[in-house]
Amino acid sequence: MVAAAGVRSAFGVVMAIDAWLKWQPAFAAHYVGYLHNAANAQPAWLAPWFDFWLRIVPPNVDLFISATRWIESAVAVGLLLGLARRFTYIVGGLFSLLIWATAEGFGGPYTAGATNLGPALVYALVFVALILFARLLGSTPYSLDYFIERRFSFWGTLMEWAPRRLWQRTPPALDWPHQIAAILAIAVALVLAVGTLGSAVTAAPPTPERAAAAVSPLNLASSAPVAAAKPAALPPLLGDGNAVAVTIASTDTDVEIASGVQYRAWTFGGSVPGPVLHVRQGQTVNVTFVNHGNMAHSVDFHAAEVDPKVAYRDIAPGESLQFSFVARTPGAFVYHCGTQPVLLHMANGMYGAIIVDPVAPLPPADVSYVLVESEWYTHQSSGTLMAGDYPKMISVTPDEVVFNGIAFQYSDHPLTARAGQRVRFYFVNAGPNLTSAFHVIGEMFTAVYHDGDAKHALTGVSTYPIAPGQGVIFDVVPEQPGTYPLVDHSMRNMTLGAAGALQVTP
Ligand SMILES: [Cu+2]
Repeated sequence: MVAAAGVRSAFGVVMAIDAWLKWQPAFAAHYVGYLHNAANAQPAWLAPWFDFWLRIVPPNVDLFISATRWIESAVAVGLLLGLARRFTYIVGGLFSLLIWATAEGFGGPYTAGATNLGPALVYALVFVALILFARLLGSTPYSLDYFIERRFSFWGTLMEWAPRRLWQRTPPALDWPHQIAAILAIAVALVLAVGTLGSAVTAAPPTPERAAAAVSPLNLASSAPVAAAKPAALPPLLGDGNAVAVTIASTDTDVEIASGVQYRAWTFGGSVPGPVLHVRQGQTVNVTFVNHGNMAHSVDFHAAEVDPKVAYRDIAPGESLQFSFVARTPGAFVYHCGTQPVLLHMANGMYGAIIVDPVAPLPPADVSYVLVESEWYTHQSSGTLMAGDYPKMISVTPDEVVFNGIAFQYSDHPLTARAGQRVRFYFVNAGPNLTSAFHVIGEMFTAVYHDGDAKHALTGVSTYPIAPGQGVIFDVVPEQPGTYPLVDHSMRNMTLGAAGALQVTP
């Protein structure tokens, strides 16, 4: 009887922590994403069941979030106090089954993969065990029910599982040694429960093979807009003289790739893409590359003409490298890590843009932006933290295609210009795999400088391809105020995040 009460209250602690997590804003922000991800991970024959929930939940999402929070909280209180046990166990068991069947199933967002049973099913089984205990043991003095039904016997009729003769008899009073043993049993059960939960929370991330393949960062993304978009404006020149110096450090950093979703990236300068470097044609660029990462990295500048075996060689963690090049050729160029496998190093975030202004200047622009397009290939590491997925990189099945690292950030926070201004886009496609088809909906490119030379400009172009590793400069002069979407006109890439907007005011 004491052990049964101990299991019940320990499970109550687990439920209370679970309920507390449900009250966090992040849970509400990702609620619909969890359902989508769970639905994606199921076998086909379960599709109608998951489609049913996807139809009714999103339009009533606030109701479902509130219900989840209040039901879990009520069940936690019922378990901890031993209050209304019949009601608590039935509601808790059915609720756990429903959660299992809609958000977890065979590898939903909370589970490590198809080989993981899903904790809610285990919860449901614990409720069944508690019902069996209650049925066999009757009333327990370690519950609030016990004291209520001594006073009001109808409460026992409602809330007890055992026959009346079992719960109405007075349990034998415990002597001191038994009371101490009972307190110890409950304490051990509590410690076990908290320890189990703690180890689950801090468990090592699952290996890529075991991770739920279908969990998508776009589904996981918060329903709220991206908190802050990365500045896209072309930064000033690194310097005015004949030579400029730049230091780039590689770091392992978690970066945001969609609203509220992070990625375990390898970066230049702690962000993806790395910092925009802006120099003038003819300047000597003195590069210091420092490797603060956990493996060998390197840096390859498409704006340079140097011996790659020397300048682009691998640098061990903690070491650094210096080399110089003269930026002879104007244009928009990528720089990237060239360490094997290059696909993995680039797809993990090791790229940026270097802009080389021509000596014979382009027509002056009123506003200049730098857009770096790239792909993210992910699997879920834990919660809303994603990590790289090499099989997806090889098979070119990106989860996101993005401008400046974060899906849809410039849809949430549009770039701006005024009507009649010449707006310049320095567009670099870091890839690593896909060609972009840059287009401004509602506009025509006044000029496309495919090599940074004004003499070679194309005019009147609606859409223009930029291959992986290529950079192209675009001018657009919107005459009418309005919101002009900026897209990769590959509809798949646009759907996966390569979309933004240019807000033109009078
Ligand atoms: Cu690298």
